[in-house]
Amino acid sequence: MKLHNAQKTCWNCPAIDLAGKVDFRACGQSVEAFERGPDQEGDVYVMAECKRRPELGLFDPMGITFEECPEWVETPFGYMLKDMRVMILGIDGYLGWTLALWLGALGFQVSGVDNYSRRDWVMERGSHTVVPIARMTERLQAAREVLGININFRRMDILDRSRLREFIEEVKPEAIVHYAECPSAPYSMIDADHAIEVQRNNVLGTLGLLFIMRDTVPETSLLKLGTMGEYGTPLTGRPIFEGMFPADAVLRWRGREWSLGGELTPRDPVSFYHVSKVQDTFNVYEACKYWWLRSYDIMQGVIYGVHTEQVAADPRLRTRLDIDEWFGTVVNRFVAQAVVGIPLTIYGAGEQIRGFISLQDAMQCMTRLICSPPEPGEYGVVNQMSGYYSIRELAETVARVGRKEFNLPVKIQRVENPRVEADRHPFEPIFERLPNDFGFEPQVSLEEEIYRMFELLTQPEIKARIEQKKHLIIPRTWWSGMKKQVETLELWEE
Ligand code: USQ
Repeated sequence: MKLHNAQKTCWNCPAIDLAGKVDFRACGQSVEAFERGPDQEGDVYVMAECKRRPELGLFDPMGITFEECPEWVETPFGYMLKDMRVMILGIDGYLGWTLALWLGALGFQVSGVDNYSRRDWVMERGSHTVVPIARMTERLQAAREVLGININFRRMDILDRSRLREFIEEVKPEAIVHYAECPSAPYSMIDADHAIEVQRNNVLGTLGLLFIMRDTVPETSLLKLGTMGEYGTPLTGRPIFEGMFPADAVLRWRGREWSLGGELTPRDPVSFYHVSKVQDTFNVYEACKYWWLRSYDIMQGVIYGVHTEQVAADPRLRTRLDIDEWFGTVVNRFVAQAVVGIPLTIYGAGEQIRGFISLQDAMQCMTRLICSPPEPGEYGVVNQMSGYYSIRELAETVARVGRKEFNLPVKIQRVENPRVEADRHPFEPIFERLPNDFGFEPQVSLEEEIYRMFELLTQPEIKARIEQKKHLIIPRTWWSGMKKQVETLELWEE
């Protein structure tokens, strides 16, 4: 079977050099003009050079496929550009660190930056990661010793644009993964200071990065983490498309009809944090349009889990796991609650449905996307999730695994919902691009990952760390601004 990216060409490859060889403004947004070839009148013919194979001279960038190019080698995740340079912004976080080791193990040249703000935000709330993590210097050393991976790390805030620019110019990354944002909805709803900080950090960080990429690495793909929560949960029940309406979607109004194909779908974010992601969407979309940058906006579902082969290889390589009301995501919180005997906290009716993906499956998706870069000017969107569940189903699954496999007396409670969100709604997400266009196959089932989490979180040292922060589990941050612990509405054990 052909690999998913076998037929992509130099046009998609970050090693291409288009500068000065194409009049971007004259040829508009469409690749079709190039594909028609040089013979037809009025068409633009793009010539390119290869930064890795200068001996090719000037050539037609559509002419060589990844399958044919010796610089692209076969891996389980598609063809990969040999020693491809990937820079991870936010490399110290839950996802960033996991991805650094995952890519390093596959032979990518990994670099990264972080200002440790995730550690600071969690500390500011009086919490800690329940899976202990090493300091960055120790992490880097362990990566070298245990996995033979050398990571080029620089401590910096991405809002410090001159330092970031310098590092990007030095490394010349061929893909940039942007995880350097504050990921928490409740944190952004604490008060004005927190809402402003989240939007400043996220929106301005991304905007500055886009300008730097325009000026220094315009052929590099940007993999920007968005969120399924940008779309909200449309009450009409219409499908949640992957960023844009499909070609055959139509708008009907007063007896007339228009195509909606290719237009951005409406966004209806569910917190000031989610609003920051929507703002990013527009900024990235515009940058692709104005400057022919290439980007995948990754609308990731709620992430959960602790495991990849690399993070499990040594205690110093573990990635963080938060379970407090601000930085813990729901499945991670439920498993921790089950371990220390807190009834699992379903907010509201518990009929709210979200898309989910395990840590390991998210890493697979990212690798496939990195290996299959968008073309110049492309703003691509993928909905990155492997399944969807109601919160009640999740609580029941965690309770079942905890009781059956770990002999824990797990209870479930419904509490007042501190958020403003529909807790009963239709939900039809479309998540076809990753499996169909990029060959993604989920490898980890929900039960399997929950099992692994129990295995780790029931270890005495980790259980003790959950116990220490037990008081930060029941939420007190209301979207209304109120600060009071939510009340239990119902409690059951099966
Ligand atoms: N929930 C509970 N009980 C809890 C915690 C959460 O019922 O103890 C419910 C929430 O009300 C919400 C759902 O579970 O309906 C998900 O909440 P969450 O805290 O796990 O996730 P969320 O706030 O939506 O944010 C997380 C990540 C964020 C990412 C997002 C993806 O923190 O970075 O953008 O998941 S998504 O939800 O698809 O937008």
